[in-house]
Amino acid sequence: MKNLHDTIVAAATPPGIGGIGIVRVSGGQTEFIARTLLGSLPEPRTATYRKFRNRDGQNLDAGIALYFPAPASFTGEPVLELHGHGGPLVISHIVAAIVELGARQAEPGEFSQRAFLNDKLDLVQAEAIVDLINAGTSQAARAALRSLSGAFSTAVDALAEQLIRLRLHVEAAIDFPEEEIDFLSDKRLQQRLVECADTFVLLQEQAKQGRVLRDGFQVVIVGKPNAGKSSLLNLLSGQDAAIVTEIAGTTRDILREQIDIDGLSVELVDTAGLREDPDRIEREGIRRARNALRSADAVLWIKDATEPGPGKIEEPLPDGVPVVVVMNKIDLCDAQDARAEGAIQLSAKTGQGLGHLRQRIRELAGYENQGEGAFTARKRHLQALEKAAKHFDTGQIALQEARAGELLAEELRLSHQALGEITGAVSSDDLLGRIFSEFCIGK
Ligand SMILES: Nc1nc2c(ncn2[C@@H]2O[C@H](COP(=O)(O)OP(=O)(O)OP(=O)(O)O)[C@@H](O)[C@H]2O)c(=O)[nH]1
Ligand SMILES: [Mg+2]
Repeated sequence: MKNLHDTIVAAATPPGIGGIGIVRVSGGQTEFIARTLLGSLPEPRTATYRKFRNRDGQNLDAGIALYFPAPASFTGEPVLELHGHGGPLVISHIVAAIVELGARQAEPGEFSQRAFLNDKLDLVQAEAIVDLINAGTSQAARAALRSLSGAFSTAVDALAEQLIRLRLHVEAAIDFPEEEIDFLSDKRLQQRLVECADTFVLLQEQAKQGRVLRDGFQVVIVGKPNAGKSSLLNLLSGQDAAIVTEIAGTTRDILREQIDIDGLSVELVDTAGLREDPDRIEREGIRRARNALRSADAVLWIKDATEPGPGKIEEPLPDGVPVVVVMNKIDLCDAQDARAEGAIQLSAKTGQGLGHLRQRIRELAGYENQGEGAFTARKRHLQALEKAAKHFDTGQIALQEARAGELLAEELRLSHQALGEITGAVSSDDLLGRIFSEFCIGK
């Protein structure tokens, strides 16, 4: 178990060569370390040019020192930042000198964890730091920044506040049993329940979007051999990524391409054509294709429109995954022939229908370019929200069907508790450990 009272040190800039390398120190011994290393304590929050010397007075580097006394710092503890020259050796010498003075190397995410423990950030905000650093599209970066500035946390807190008011109402009703029936059929209570249910729906939608912004959306392309799956991958990605030939059974392996549809990060997965009598290599390809279907957020079923028959899906697909039928090669046939209920007509050769397909993928992802409104969310948040919503629903049913005030109160308490897991108002050490371990060192 790492000690939360240790003074920690780490390079805050990535390993490698750069113009500037930053070393960050946080904890109770920071002031002593700063005095020793810099000769004296720099003025708080003022960029100060200093020589950096180790315990023996040996010169290591010279640069800018910044000192942040507690609690006005990122971690809430005294923090020292040293901006030196960005070479791996220089940085490692500075870190080693600080360790000699009593600090220890920080573990991944330890600075952010301290910020959380000292109430500088809630969990959603701490996670947003990682999301901002890892953002792959500018939309995702903006959304992470909004989570970091508290947009998601505020929405969760507002919902929690609604639950608290409901709980007060219901618990008061239980405490006055002779009036309980009246209390529970009270119009105000009904209205609060409806409002709360609406907020749950809205927040779950926003969080789902936020998840897609953060994690991207995976679209798996499947169909019979030669339908034009690889051609479609090439068209959507704007690259000659996959081999295309007129021979059925060209693609045998899984091919993945990352594309950006109006800020939505999409992973396209091209697969081997599905057919009954494959050779040995193809059989393995088909097995992999079916495997890929399991993790799909959406499926494109590609059908060669020049072949007879409607675009029927001839493959069992996982439950609940949306599917779009794409009638391909419409450049070769009459538009009439290629018409199928709900299908998209496309030519992977000429690009006709591409705009429609891109639009449909956006719709499947539930992605609307929300611009300023969007924030990032994670699977963990969605799960906690779902759990909270479920308890809320169970409680509502208990009230409606059995007028069971006690049960409603208990379910509201559980719902409130599940919400608390999102921002970290309720959290276990295990959960915290898991969350912060995916941070990089120095963050
Ligand atoms: N005219 C026309 N030809 C197309 C179109 N899309 C694909 N093709 C041709 O159809 C053939 C098969 O295309 P692929 O993209 O390799 O098909 P696939 O579904 O990946 O095939 P497998 O990998 O074998 O399963 C190639 O000769 C393509 O040039 C289209 O929209 N119009
Ligand atoms: Mg192919």
